[in-house]
Amino acid sequence: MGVVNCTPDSFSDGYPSTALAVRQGMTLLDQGADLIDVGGESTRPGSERVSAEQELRRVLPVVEQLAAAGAVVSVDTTRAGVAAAAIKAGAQLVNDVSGGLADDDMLDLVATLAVPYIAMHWRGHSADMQSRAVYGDVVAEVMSELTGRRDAALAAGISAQRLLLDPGLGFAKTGEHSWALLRALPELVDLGQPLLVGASRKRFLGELLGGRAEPRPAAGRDNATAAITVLAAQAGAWAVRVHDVGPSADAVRVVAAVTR
Ligand code: PMM
Repeated sequence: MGVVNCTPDSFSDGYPSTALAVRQGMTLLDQGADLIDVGGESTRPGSERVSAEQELRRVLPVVEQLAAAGAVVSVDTTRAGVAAAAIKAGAQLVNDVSGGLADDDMLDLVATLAVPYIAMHWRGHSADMQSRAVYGDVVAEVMSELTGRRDAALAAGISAQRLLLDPGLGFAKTGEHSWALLRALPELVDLGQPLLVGASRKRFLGELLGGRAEPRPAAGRDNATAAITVLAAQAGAWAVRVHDVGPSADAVRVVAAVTR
């Protein structure tokens, strides 16, 4: 899954014009992406929300043009209204970092539209999410909270065949928490739904490579991201969500060749 952020303030990239965002999506497809995730609201720790109107203005033309060019597009949004409009514009999946917690209408809408739905582990909006990075046993708690979102999605009528889960690396999680979840990838896969892993360029990789005081900048985290892709593929993840698709697409092929 290649990332196209139609935002001026994402932590590692951001394509503020429709033309630049569409071009980036096409580049990621050329690099081997199977689908493109289009988002219009930054979820960087500390970021403030944008209005639904702003989000729609950012994502709809990009979704429309990428879908018209033949791309499988997912829309990265926590808002049911944005999800509905994006599906109408040609998106085929909904990627909701809040797992249905941010908008009471989301699960019902997705059930009605009968599209695949990615439910991520989430504890609150980005402005103050790091204050919620408090766990006794992060793996057990994330698994139990994710299972709760799975059950809510199923109860709303989303079919199990269309439901995907994501541990939400970096969302209300310290670096230690994200590493613990990566160690537990096989258990997360064993939850039984296809698993998406989003580690790309995240701060915990920067801290590993540069130290906590001076994390290596986001642009220097792509090799480490590809290493995570190997681990995710080996554990049987469904997909990885990455900004630099080429190395991860190759890594997935390598793992497939070895494990076939
Ligand atoms: N991470 C970000 C945004 N959307 N969606 C899913 N499902 N999983 C993630 O880990 C995830 C996401 C934040 O990264 P970005 O700001 O670079 O897009």
